[in-house]
Amino acid sequence: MAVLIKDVQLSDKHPSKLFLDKHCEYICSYGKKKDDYEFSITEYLRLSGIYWGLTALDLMGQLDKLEKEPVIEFLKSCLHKCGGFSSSTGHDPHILYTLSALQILTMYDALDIIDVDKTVEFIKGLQQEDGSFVGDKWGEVDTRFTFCSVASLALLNRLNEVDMNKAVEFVLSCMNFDGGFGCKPGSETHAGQVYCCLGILSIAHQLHHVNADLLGWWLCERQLPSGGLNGRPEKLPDVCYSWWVLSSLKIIGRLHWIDKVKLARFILAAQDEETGGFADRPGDMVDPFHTVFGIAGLSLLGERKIKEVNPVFCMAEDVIKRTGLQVQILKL
Ligand code: BD6
Ligand code: ZN
Repeated sequence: MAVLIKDVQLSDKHPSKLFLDKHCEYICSYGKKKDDYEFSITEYLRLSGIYWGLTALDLMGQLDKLEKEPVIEFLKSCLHKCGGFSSSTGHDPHILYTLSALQILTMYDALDIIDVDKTVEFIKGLQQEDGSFVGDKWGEVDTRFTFCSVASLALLNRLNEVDMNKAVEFVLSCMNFDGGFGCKPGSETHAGQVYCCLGILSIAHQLHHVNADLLGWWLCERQLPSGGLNGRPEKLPDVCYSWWVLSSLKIIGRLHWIDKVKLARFILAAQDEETGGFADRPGDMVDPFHTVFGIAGLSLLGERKIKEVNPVFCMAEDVIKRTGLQVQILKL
């Protein structure tokens, strides 16, 4: 019986050159179409959307193309008394948007506009007895929320405020037979969750717990004949998974295990030559989420026209250097 692989076919109709100026235009105009339908249905993601757009611009060396003051004003309107941030004005605070806010403030070197102690208290309140973190007052546990909490505290230089030993112990309890990680103990391995868990261990300098050869093998198996990467077996390739998988391989020192030329060709094919921006896969509609992860993925692949990206924080490496933060990266 023939085994069918879910994949896409690249053709010479798809772009093969990088259109940086177009991507810059795309991000800058996205923020201006405020009464657009597409813009309005993504309100629940707004603060992260701003982080994706600004990071894409920063990686292209164009951060100054958008005005800083309106961004800071918007951030202030999303900051709650408890110290956490919400996705948009009037929504509930959540650790996902708190990390995005801190990433933006770090990029702008503007952390002094918030009461850091309050935000630290918000994050401390999310940690549970077993070391795990919930995302908000509703109490769902997920290794994503541990990553967001740990990365937020790292940006604030306040990692000592939570029980990192227990946090690491919890993450390790989510490790699976394939060397990967799921969202809680017993959950199946997923590339996004692998990225989050490796990010935590990298920030905590605890990567020696990882079986890098075994996990590296699972990550490389995500590459399909088209060159694109999927996030789990049997799934279609997706540009954002170039980021989750590639950054994971970078952290464990095994980036050279995938076919970089084929992956770069897949990512470039997902650009829209007319409007700018990247889609999840060639021919689909572009969005800011896949645009930042496409650009960040190309950076990890060594594209010289894009700034070096930090594989843990998905921010320009020069910004992370400025904070003095040191993450752990394994060597082969
Ligand atoms: C994340 C990223 C960095 C650090 C911590 C994180 N925690 C969660 C995430 C992923 C989050 C994000 O990037 N925040 O900055 N993802 C999203 O916001 C997306 C938004 C979205 C919705 C709909 C379509 C496209 C993007 N999201 C809520 C998702 O579920 C996406 C949906 C998707 C993208 N491509 C196909 N589907 N999936 C996703 O982010 O998967 C990656 C993932 C999964 C689990 C943990 C971490 C990463
Ligand atoms: Zn995607």
